[in-house]
Order: sequence, then C-alpha cells, then structure tokens
Amino acid sequence: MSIKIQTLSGYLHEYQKSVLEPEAFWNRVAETFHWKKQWDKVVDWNFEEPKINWFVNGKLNITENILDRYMYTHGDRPAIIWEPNDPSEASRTLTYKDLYEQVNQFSNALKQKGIKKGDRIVIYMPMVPEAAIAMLACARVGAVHSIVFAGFSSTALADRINDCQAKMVLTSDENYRGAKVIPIKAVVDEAVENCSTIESVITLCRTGGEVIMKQDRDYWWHDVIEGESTICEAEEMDSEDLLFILYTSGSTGKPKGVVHTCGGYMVYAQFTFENVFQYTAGDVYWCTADVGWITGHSYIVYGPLLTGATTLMFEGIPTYPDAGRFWDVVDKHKVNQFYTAPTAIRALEAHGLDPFKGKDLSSLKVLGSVGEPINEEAWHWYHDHVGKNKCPIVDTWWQTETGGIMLSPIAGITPTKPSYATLPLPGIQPVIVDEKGQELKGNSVQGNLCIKYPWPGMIRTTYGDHDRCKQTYFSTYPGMYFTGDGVKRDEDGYYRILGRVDDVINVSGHRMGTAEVENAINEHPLVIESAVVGYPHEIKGQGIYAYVIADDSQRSAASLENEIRATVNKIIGPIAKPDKVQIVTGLPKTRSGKIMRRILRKIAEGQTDNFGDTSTLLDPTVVDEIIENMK
Ligand code: 7RM
Repeated sequence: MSIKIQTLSGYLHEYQKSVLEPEAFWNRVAETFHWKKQWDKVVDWNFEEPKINWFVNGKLNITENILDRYMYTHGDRPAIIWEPNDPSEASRTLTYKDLYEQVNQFSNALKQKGIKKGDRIVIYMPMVPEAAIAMLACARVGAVHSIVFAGFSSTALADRINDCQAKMVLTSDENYRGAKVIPIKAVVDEAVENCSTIESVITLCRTGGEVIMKQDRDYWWHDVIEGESTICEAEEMDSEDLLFILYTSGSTGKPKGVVHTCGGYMVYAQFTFENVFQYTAGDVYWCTADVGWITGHSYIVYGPLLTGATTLMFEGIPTYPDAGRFWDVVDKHKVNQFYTAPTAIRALEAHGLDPFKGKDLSSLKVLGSVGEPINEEAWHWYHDHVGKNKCPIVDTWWQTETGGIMLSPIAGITPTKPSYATLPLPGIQPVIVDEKGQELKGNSVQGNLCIKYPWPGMIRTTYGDHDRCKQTYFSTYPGMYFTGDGVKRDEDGYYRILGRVDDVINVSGHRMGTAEVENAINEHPLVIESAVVGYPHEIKGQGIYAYVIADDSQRSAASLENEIRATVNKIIGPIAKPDKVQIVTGLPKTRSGKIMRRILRKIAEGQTDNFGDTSTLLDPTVVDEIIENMK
C-alpha cells in the first residue's frame, strides 16, 4: 500500500515528520515498492562533490513495479489509453497485461540487437504507446534511455546522441502533428550520418510514409518483435544505476544531460503523482505534455504506471482539428485529472467559449498546471471554464533536475491561491536566499529558491561531466541545490515562483538557454554577434527577442531576419525560432566587453528610458540607436 495524504492535517503531519526524520519518512515510502534486495542505508549524501545516493545497495527493476506488479492484481485494467492526432482514427487501449507483454517482447528484441545493461538508447518518437513501451523496455533490460523531443532538428539530435554515445535510435517513419506530417526517420538519417556510435535504428511504422532503410543498420519495429517471447526477465539494477538521461537547457553552453537513477526516481515519481493529483483507482488521468520532456517522463509514463493508474496519451495538438479538441478528449474518455501548461490555457482562452459547447466536462475532478508561471487571468479562466468552479488547480513547480513535483498543492486538500505553487511536498526543504547567500527566514520574503536537503528524485550528475553539475547547481550557494528560479514567500508562507533569475528563458513552457539560441544565430555566415533575451508574450509566456549585428550589405534586413530564423530552426528546431529579430549596428557593452542584457531586456519589454545605472556603458549612443530602429 502506498502512502496517500488524505487531509490538511495529515499533510502537515507528514511534512513535519519528513523534515525532522527524513530517512524514516523515505524509508516508509520506499517500503511500498517491490525491491529485489533491500537497501542498507536510506541516503548517503553531501552537496559539496555532490554525492547523492538513495536507497544504498538496494536492487530493483522499475518495470517490475509496473508490469509484474499490476499484471496480477489488475491485468485487465487500462494502463494506457491512446488518443490519435486525427479524431477519426480509432483510439487504442493497452491493459496492464498488454503492456506487460508488449514491453517484454520489445525488451527481447533489444537484447537480440545486442543491447546490454548500461547501453544508451536515444528515443526520437511521436506520442504513441510504443514510445512508452520503448522507455519501459530500455528500463527492463537495464539500458539507459534518452528521449529527444521529436521537434528537435537533426543537428540537435546528433549532438545528444554523441554526448551520450548512444548505440541505438528508436524512431518512426513519420509524425502526425495537427495538419502536418513530419518525416522524422529522415531527420534521424541525417543525424546519424554524424554519429559513429550508432549501430542500429529501429523504426515504428506509424503513417506508412516512405523511408529509406539502410542495410544492416535499419530495422522495422514489427520485424524485430516478430517471434519474440512476451516474457523477459527484468535485469537487476542497483538503486543508483542510471535509468535515463534527459537533455535540458541551461544558461551556458550546450544542453546538459540530466541523469536520473532507478531507485530514487521510482519512489519520487510515484509518491508525488498519487498525492498531488489524489489519483484513485479507476480514474482516467491525462497529462498533455510530450514524453520528450520531463513532465512526460514522470507524469505520463512513470508516475501513473507505477501507481497502476490509467494514463491517457494524446498524439495531437490543442487546436487540431479545432480549439475544442482537448474538451472532446476529456468528454470522450471521461478524464478525471487533467494536467497541462499555462501556454495551452492562454492559447485556448484566445478562442473564447464556443469550443466548450456541447462538451461534457463533468468527469473532471482535478486540474494541473506546469512548466511556467500561471498568470492570475489564465488561472481564473482555467478554474471557471474548464473546472466549472469545482476542481482544485494544482500549480506544480518543479524541474527536469528535480525529477518530480516539489512545490504544489495536494489536490482538494491544500487551499489554493491563484498563481501560487503553495507549499512544499513532504520531504522537500526549500529555502529562500538573498544575493549573498543569506537564508531569508520567515514569511513575506523574496529571493532565490534553493533546496537544502536531498530528495530521492533529484539529479545525480550531468552526463559525462560531473563538475558541470557541481558548478551549475551546487556552487552558487554552497551546501544547497540552486534552482535558478526567483521566488517569494507571502504572509501565509505560500510560495510563488517569479521566473528564472539566470539566462534561461521559458517559451511556451519550453526551457531555452539564451546562449544556445545565440550560438545558433551566430552560425549564419553574415552574423557577427548576437544577444538574445526573453520578453513578455501574451500566449507563450515569454517570446524570444534577438538583437543581431550582421553584414546587411548583401541582403535586405527582412530577408536577413528570415534567414536567421531558418538557421535557428535548422540548428535547434522550430521551438527556438526568435519571435523578433532586430538587426543592429552595436550592442550595449560594458567597458570590459560584457553585454548589458538588463538594458536589452528592458528595450524588448518596450521600455525606452530609466535603464538604471548605465555608467559602465561603453557607448550610450548604441542604446538610442536600438530604440530608434525598433519596430
Ligand atoms: C517541469 C518543467 C523548469 C523551469 C523552472 C521554472 C519553470 C516549471 C513552474 C515553473 C512557475 C510553475 N521542467 N516552471 N513549473 N514556473 N510555476 N508551476 O517544466 O526543466 O522544463 O523547466 O520551468 O522556471 O525552473 S523544466
């Protein structure tokens, strides 16, 4: 039996216990899982190296806690309900028994293709049940999956494959997204040209579109499973063996491979899922994220399936065939918990209330929000029109690095407040620090958000570069994990996330490093230098504003801007394309050559004066010129 909070006093009580005796608390949670061997120690840690080991010497396989566990207790219950992009195509339901068989069969296929414990496999797939099957099959045989969102370009895919030295890629012929059909096998082909570690590519037939299959490298999914047994013994994994790597953007350099390990991640994903959403047996839960992001990992696949829940997987987009699609799906599958991003809410808000007509949303019990701050207006619209004033909203704050939800109401239990992630989950010890690293105690304070004690789902390292993990998260404030977010704690002790305090921007809930976008822009042969900042965007939360110094003697500014967008599209993908490109002759720099982004951010917001201290500015006329030439 899992541990499920039932009341506010129950939450407060568990929280107290989890802070006073964290090891006893997590010991109790971990005991609700099936382990092949018990752990010797709950946690062994220091934040200096950092060293983070949970459930030390415990042995397990996460898939046994999904497949073998629920196959016998409720094998005929739906594990995954899949809703296709095109509403006229039939949906699919996989029971726990189906999932057991299909994961095992694909696990055997992976072994046949030479996959061994510890090998890395990159998954570049559409939102189909086979993506979840692929993840679980990797976990079953002890391979480390690294999912790359299928909207990333071949260059971005190749970078990730090379960084983790993957042996295999799993993909599909094409990917349906709204009215578009994207040939993703071709993207993989282009990527692996530059990836010497890749031995094989397995392709799922999703659309039947044409693909090129390379002899002795490329195989069809349906061919490799042919004749394979539906039984496959689960590999014994250490608690700290790698489960997956997921690349995420930071303020500097290329995306980092965030590493999560088997034992702690399992415990944390399950505990947070069941408690935050108050999932009860028989409910249909739907998270609209893509499995290419951490939200998809923890709250489409692992959290729900570890709970024995029914998780809905949606292949499409919110506006196809029209802006009522989400509500059609809720009605059709009688969804009970619905989890989406503020950007989707704002995009649908712009379509008015017509799309709700004729849709029965009465099955809904809980609404969730994730990925970016939810503004009050969107919060109320979500509450009133989607939840019909009767569903609590859980505004869940967390990160790729945290593995699972950290600050959030417990649905129906914690009183909510618009735009507030409210309180920490049991086991989470947040602290607010000022610029100097002094902890700001008490209520009504604002500063940078850190966590001072480990939790089972936290990042272990950045793949292949432990020092980068230390520098990024554990050096700014020694002895603490630094989140990169600003936060305020109000008079009630409730937390409100204010957004990133570093050079990371959040566009439609997607995390992006401004440096990463700049590097892509700089690949254009006529670009000399660029500076990228975020600016408030009505629907996306933040938009991307690029100031570019370029040789415009051979092109009109307009065509140069388009070429720059195309360059970013090719190097990263469509999600990183700047909303605005402004060709400038200079950037505001300090005497020591640092770009004063603060000024650029203000200009992008529409501010034209009061830039604060500009005494270190080398050439103030640059600023005037940028403002003058703004559109
Ligand atoms: C889950 C996810 C992490 C960054 C994080 C924040 C922002 C996420 C919220 C939020 C305000 C929220 N992982 N963020 N959730 N800001 N309220 N409920 O999004 O690694 O992709 O991004 O997203 O800035 O640091 S992520």
